[in-house]
Formats: sequence, C-alpha cells, structure tokens
Amino acid sequence: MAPEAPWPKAPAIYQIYPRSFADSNGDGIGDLVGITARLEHVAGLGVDAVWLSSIYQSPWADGGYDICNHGAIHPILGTMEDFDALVAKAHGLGLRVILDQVLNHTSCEHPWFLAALAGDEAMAARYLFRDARLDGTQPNNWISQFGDPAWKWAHQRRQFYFHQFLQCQPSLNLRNPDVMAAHRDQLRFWQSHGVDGFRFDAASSYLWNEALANNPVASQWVREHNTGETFNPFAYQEHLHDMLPEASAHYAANLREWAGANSWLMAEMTVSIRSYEVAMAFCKSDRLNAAYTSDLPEGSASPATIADLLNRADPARTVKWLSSHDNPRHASGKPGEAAFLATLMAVLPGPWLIYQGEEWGLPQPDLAKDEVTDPFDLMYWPDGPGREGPRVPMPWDAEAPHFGFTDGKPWLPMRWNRAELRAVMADGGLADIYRDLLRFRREQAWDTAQVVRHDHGDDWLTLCLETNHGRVTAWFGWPGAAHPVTHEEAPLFSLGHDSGFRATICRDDSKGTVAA
Ligand code: TEU
Ligand code: CA
Repeated sequence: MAPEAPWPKAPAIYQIYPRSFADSNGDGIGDLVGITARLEHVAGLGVDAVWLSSIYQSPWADGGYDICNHGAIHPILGTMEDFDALVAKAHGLGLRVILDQVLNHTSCEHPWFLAALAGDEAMAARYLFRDARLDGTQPNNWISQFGDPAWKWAHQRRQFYFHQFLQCQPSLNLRNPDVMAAHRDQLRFWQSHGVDGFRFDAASSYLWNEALANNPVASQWVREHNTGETFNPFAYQEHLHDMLPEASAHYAANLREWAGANSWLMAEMTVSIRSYEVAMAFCKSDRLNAAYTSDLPEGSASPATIADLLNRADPARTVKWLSSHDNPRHASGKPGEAAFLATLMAVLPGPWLIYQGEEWGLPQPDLAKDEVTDPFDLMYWPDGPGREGPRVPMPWDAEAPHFGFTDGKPWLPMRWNRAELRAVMADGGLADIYRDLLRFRREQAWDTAQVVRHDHGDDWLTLCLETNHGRVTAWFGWPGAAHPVTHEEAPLFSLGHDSGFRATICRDDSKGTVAA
C-alpha cells in the first residue's frame, strides 16, 4: 500500500543509483534485493521518497540510460518479484517510489530500432531517419550532447538516424502516435506495480524542428552559457532546432494525462540557456510537479547562484540538488562545508534531492583511465570531472572488506577513507545533521515556505521566508563573512563551524527586517 496521505508539496527525495548502492549476491554489482535490504537507512533519514535511476533491460552502454525493454528489469539487478518486494518494503516504511523514465531515446538494440533497420517503415517512423545529402554527408549540422555529430549512418537503410546522446541511443519521435501509446502504457504498467511518481530523463530535448534547420553558431555569450563543458563541441552551436524545450514543456501535459493527477512528476532539463524559464514552463498547472536544471551544482550553490534561482524561478517548483550519477560529488572535504550546503538546500523552498552517500559526506573519488567504464568520460579523458566518480559504490561499513557493499569484487574500485567514514558514521555525524534538517522541514511546515526577500554578497546570503508557522530569517555565511546582527536568542537551527561555514535560522518577529 502506498502511503495514504497525498504527496507532500516539497518532498525530500533520495536518489539511488542501483548498480552502486548495495550488492546482495556477490557479483560486485548493486541490485534490487540489496536496495530493499538497505531501505531502513533511507527511511531513517526522514526523506519522503526514493528515486531509482534506470533499472530496465539495457546493454548498459550508457549506464542503463540506453534501454531495450522499458517494461522489464535488468536481469543483473533482479526480477519483477524483487521489484515488487522493494516497493512493498518502501511503502511499509512510508517511502514513495519514483522511477526513471527515459522516453527521449531507446537503445539501438531495442526491438523497434532493430525492426526499423530491417526495413519496417512503421517502426522507422518511431525514430528520425533521413537520407544523406547528395554528397553523402549528414542531413544537417546538429551535434549530440555527448559531442559527436548527431547523425549516424545506418547502412541497412541507406539513411542517417538522429541521436542526441550516444550513437547507440537513437532519439525517438515523441509525436508518433504509436510511441505515445507505448509510453502511456509503460507509465501505467509501472503504476500497476505500485510506483508513485516518475523522473523524466532529458525532457527538455524531447522534440526537434521537423524542418531540420541548421543550428546557428553560438555567440560568445551563448557559448559561455551552454550546457556542458568547454571541451565538448556541443557548446559551439546554439541549440535552436535540435531541441525545442518550450514545445517539450507543452508536451509534458501528455505525461500528466497518462500518469494521472496523483503521480509526482519531475523532469530533468538539459538546456542551460533559459534553464529556469523552461523549467517553469514544464511546471504549469496541467503539467509536472517540478523540474531541475544543473545551475545549482554548476554554480557550486554560491550566493549569486542562489539569487539567480530566486530571481528567475519559483523555487517551490525547482528541485534543489548538488550531486548526482552524472555530476561530481560536491563535498570538497573542507570541514563544515557538507553540513552547510545541506542546510542551504534544506532551507530553500521546494523539493530537495539527496544523492546516495552525500549524507556521509563522500568525496569525489579519483579513478584511473583503465578503471573507468563511462563512455562520456572515456571520450574526453582526462578532461573531466566526468560522470563515473559519483558512481563508485556506497560504503556501508567502515571496517568491512569492500565496505560492506559486496562480498565479491566491486564493479568500480572503492578506496574510501576508513578513518573519515568512522567519524561520519558515528553518532552526531553528518547523517544526523541531515536527519535534523529533514525533521526541521517537517516541523516547520516547509511545504508552505516562500521566499519573501533575499539579499546577498560575495560570501553571504540572507533569506527571509514565510511559512504558515510565521516568518523566518535564514542567514548563510561562507568563510570570511562577517556575521550579521540579528535577534537570535533562540535560533530555530544553527550551524557554526570553526572553518567559517555558518548558518542561522531564526524567527523573525520584526516582520521583515533583515540585518545583514
Ligand atoms: O542526462 C542528461 C544530460 O544531459 C547530462 O547530465 C549528461 O550526462 C551530460 O550532459 C554530459 O555532458 C541524462 C542521464 O541522467 C544520463 O545519465 C544519461 O547519460 C543521459 O540522460 C542520456 O540518457
Ligand atoms: Ca548483485
């Protein structure tokens, strides 16, 4: 049974990358039974839901985001029975379950794509195939988000096909009625297995300009603000035609219709120009609950980055996060910083996304080239930081061989620092601060929080918030910031570290005067 109460408005969601969470059978790869066995830890933090990164059948060319059967569990991760047991256990612990939905593309081993290659025209219409130009070159200048040309020659059809990510991830034509019907059925299938919500992968890339116009050269400004790293030529053009974020936002009304009013839906944005504006478009009333952009992690959650978020978006609709299976772990190891950043994410209104292991302050691991498997990292090695670091498996035990993740050999080397783990896993460690913050959000009705004023400098940020418990002032000081004079005899929450990362949250009885 799913938790009875409706979804909280600002859920805290714990992201699990299944291959790297917990291994139950000694093959060195995390699996569903392993996740189920560790759900008490997740529920014990006080989050509302778990989001499982892709669990479906896949050649794992892109870590599971290249799917060949969206209605079946990857056999290495487990069975449908294992999945049902996971959902039942989660629900019993009061956790809702969110699944990843990769609707934008399939694996090139998907039966639809194989049939298209074999000459089935109805199946080909589910993708984007186009003839070569007369000189044999690709139909236009589009570049994939991983940086190589967005067209790959399919000699079987004497045509190119379009892919926005890896060559083995052909993009789907989401306007095709057969694709739409299949996606609708797919969402309902997982709902029939108890799933409470979905995360939509790469949703801002869903649609493209059917006239296939060339993208213009990026202006200097666009180039600096484009998604992705400067070593990736994706940044060299303005992506006006290969992705239509506003039209994709409009399309999101279909997702709502298929999933129904009670499902909690969030989308990943892969645009960075107009990122928040597009995110807001995805969250209009008949569309999704929330969307997330990469502005916060890319801006290291600096005061200016937060102010930009508050100026451009309704924070209640944007997901707060700093690390993921694609983005490096944010803990730099500076004392006090991890707790400080967690407090900042917790205090901002709206959903909060916690990546597995950040409650233990895990740092970004170093990997050697011959240890890395992620195709994106290998393509650009040693330019980085790459995506494999945050996928290094979770430690569960500071003393055990392989840190209690597996009895076998972990699929990526685990070189966590045992002394540091002992400290963070002890009572009063970082995980306890996460528990306190999550309790604070519940007790203070953070679902109703709104920022009524904000102000910042290079090393400080003040937020004046209103919840239906009253008005609150939150002050954040990065190292070097002068502490403001506030009336804080009894702060609601405070965090002060010798290294200079300090935060104070207090009731603001003065109705809006923030001394900074
Ligand atoms: O990510 C989309 C995405 O654009 C990035 O996070 C991507 O990793 C980065 O731009 C590389 O520069 C989603 C998934 O989270 C990611 O794991 C998949 O590889 C990608 O979609 C394709 O499905
Ligand atoms: Ca396993």
